[in-house]
Amino acid sequence: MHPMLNIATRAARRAGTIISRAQKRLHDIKVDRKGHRDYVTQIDREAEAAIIDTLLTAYPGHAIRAEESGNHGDSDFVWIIDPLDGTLNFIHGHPHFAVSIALQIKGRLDQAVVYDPMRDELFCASRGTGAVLNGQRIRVGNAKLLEDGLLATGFPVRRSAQINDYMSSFSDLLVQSADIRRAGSAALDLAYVACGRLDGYWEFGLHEWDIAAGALLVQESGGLIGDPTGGEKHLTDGNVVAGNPRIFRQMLQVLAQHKDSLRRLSS
Ligand code: 2AM
Ligand code: CA
Repeated sequence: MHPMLNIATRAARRAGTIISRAQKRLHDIKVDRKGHRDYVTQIDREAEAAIIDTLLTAYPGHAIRAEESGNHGDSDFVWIIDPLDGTLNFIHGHPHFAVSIALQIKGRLDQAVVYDPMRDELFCASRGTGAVLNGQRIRVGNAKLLEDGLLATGFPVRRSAQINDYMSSFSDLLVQSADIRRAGSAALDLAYVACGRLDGYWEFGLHEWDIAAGALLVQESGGLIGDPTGGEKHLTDGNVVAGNPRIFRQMLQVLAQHKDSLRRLSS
């Protein structure tokens, strides 16, 4: 294992222990509101502090971009951290959330970890060497037709004024695919595309830390990821489509029929 991936794995497991212990005493957890439909708990912050401590102890000169504590340091090596992706699930004791850690080197994704502490599932990828789940090589699914594809999405709950702009492409994809899931963790949705539990996934209005690790998992397991217009601005714009190559292309074709509403949704 790449030494930096090894450190990232240690950091993710440390955060996972904090999160899974806290699931057992949810009534004690204080929830703060960061914004409209945007929540944070002391567990998000504790998990993030543990991750940053592990990473910076090993690599003091590296930079950090983290959901709760923001940016620090200036380096070609940047760790992009979501300590608890799926916070709303976590708050409800709905056991589907993950730790997401990615390393970018000179702006290019290089290492990735997504860790599901409830199922003890560790998804890892290193640029150029593939992706694994608990040490076993993973590949994207082999569904060829959209009608056989199991898709996932996230609803743009913070953009409720534009919900109709989302629903038009949602209903087309619902009618044209096998079915759609909405599980509430972008990092796990991407990890599930990487290992074939899902054939495709799309969502709007995410942040870089939701997507970065999952994006490398998808690419290293033979999948494709991009933005809904077929470009590669998903990390910066937060609008994402991913899937096995055939399903990815068919999803883009459906989304292309909704250009105007997607442009409003993406703005
Ligand atoms: P979070 O749990 O780390 O906040 C679910 O649709 C996805 O949306 C999750 O990955 C969730 O990440 C993310 N999400 C939640 N609140 C968000 C916000 N205010 N802006 C962008 N993404 C958000
Ligand atoms: Ca997140």
